[in-house]
Parts: sequence; C-alpha cells; structure tokens
Amino acid sequence: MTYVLGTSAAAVRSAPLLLVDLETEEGVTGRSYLFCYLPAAAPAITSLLAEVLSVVKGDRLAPAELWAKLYKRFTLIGVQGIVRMAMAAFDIACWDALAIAAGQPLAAYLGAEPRPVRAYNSCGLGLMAPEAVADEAEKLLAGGFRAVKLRLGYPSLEADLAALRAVRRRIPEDVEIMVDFNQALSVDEAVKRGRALDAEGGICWIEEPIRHDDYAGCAALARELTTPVQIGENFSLPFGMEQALAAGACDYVMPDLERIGGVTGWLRAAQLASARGMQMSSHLFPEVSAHLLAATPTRHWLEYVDWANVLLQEPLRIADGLAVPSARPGNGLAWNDDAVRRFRL
Ligand code: SMN
Ligand code: MG
Repeated sequence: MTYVLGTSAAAVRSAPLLLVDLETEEGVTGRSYLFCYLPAAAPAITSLLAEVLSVVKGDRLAPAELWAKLYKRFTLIGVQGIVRMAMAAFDIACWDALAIAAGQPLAAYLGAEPRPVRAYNSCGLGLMAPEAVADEAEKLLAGGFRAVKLRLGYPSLEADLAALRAVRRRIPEDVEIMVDFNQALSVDEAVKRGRALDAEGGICWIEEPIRHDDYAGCAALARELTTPVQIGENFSLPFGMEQALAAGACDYVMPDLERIGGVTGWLRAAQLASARGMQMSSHLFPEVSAHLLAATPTRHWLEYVDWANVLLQEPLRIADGLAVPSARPGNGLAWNDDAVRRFRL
C-alpha cells in the first residue's frame, strides 16, 4: 500500500488481495478480487471457492439463481464471514462475464448510464501526529480529489480535534472531510465526541463511531447528532442492512461489495436504500463500485483506494474529483500479469 491505513483498531500496511478468474465454456472470463484483510484468510477463501466451483460447474450463468443455490449449500455452516466473501467473489465474476458477453460496461449492462461518480480519497490519514496527517491530506488531494476521509478515535477527544483542525488548516475550505472511528467508542463517548464534531461543523459524516452491530446505539447517535451518521461496511448481506434501516441506525449507508453479497447483493441493497431515499456510498473495491454506484438511484460517494492499481491493466480513472467507470465491456478488471507474478504470495 502507498499509504498506511492507521485505523483506531489496527494499522493496515499491506492489502492481501485474492484475484478470481471465472472461466466459462464459451471462452469468456469474468474477474473479481477480494480484500482478505489477513493473509491467513486467503487460502481459506480459496478452498471455499473450490467448493463453490464444485456446486456450480456446468450451470447456466444466472447469478441470482446461482446465489440461491450456493446459499442453500452453505446454510448449515452459515452464509457469513469468509463463506459469504467467497460467494461474493464468484457473483462479481459472474456479472463481469455476462457484461463482457453482452459487450457492455457493467453499469450499462445493469441498465444505467456509466456516469462518473463523486469520489473521496480514502488512502492513509490514519492516526498520526497532527502535522503528519495534514501533510498526507495535502498529498491526497493531488490528482483532483475534492474530499478525503480522516481516521479518528485517538485516545482523547482533544487529540481527535487536533488532527481534524490540522487537516482543516492545511487544505482548501471547499474540500469535504469524512471522519471514521472504526467502532472505537462507547455510546456515551460517541455522544460527547459527536457533539464536539457537530460544534466544529461542516463534516460530511461520522462513520462507525460505535460497535457496528449495535443498531440501537447507532440510532440513538443518529437522533442526537446533527452531523450525519454513516455505517454499512460491516452490513452482512442485504438482510443486515434491512435490520439497520428498520432500527433507524444511520443517516447514510455504505455497503461493502464482498460483505453485502457481490453485485447481486448490492442491487438488492440499492433497492432498500432507494425505497427510503437514503444516500448510499461504497466501501473499497472502487473499480467495480464505480459501475454499481452509477446504477444506484441514491448514489452518494465512492470510496477511493489505490490498493489494486499496481495489479491492474487499467486502474480506475479519477477526473475532476469524479471516478469514471471503465468503458471496456464488463467491470473493467484486467490483470497486469507481470505485476501479479511479482506480488504473488
Ligand atoms: C477500513 C477499510 C478497510 C480496512 C480497514 C478499515 C475503513 C474504511 O473502515 O472505511 O475505509
Ligand atoms: Mg470505515
């Protein structure tokens, strides 16, 4: 990774990616990748993908049908955690193959205009000395970004404010700032820090201030704070998102492609958000998410990270602060084979 992602929970220094090629009998290859969080998870997910393959081999490429078939196959172990990630990788590659076969970019295949979407630079800006965070924020705006995400959850409110103010002083006034606590706080502490952030003003959203699945706590914060509360990277399948929405747990949602259930899960989540008029952003996987946000009625922000860039023939293009969905057929993922060999684990 170009920038260390120093969250309040752990510092992420390298991104173990699992690249998936789905070969069809017709000769079309669909692609996807997962972010495994830990290198140890990659072989486990690979062996689950072998199980997926044994279930679907020879079937027609109909992602919703295949999702249902796999859901049944994995019901007893539970469609969660890395099982659900393996299913998502397969689903994303299925949709890629279909769009390639149709000769259309994924967004167009989904019936949408492949329009550019607003993107914030989510690289770096981890827990560091205030001036180091400000230096990094300046660097992240190169390339045309007009928004960045700052990690908070320092040992004290004062330290959170020092980091925020240092960044604010350094970057143009019209640059938007999101803040992400990565679940660091208790509800009481989140009320205290959230009110202080309300008083600072102008923050785009407060992300995951408390434990991700404490929906009652999240709902209390969403009511209490004027700054919007954002959650969603930990929604497990559209069912998880539905429960959060029913609890009034947030003002905005940002599902993660490998946790929400791939493209099939994303489309269902987009319907849930649309029915409530709730703004929906993406988490990681910017290349495929650019297509999906283009097809999301309540599209909000794309989270940009550069983690896969080095492995791709065509990294996601950012122009004037917008992410431009790839114009090639499919989701745009194509491996740079030399780089893949070089970085192979
Ligand atoms: C995040 C992303 C990936 C790994 C750890 C933390 C973060 C985000 O919560 O929203 O970017
Ligand atoms: Mg986050």
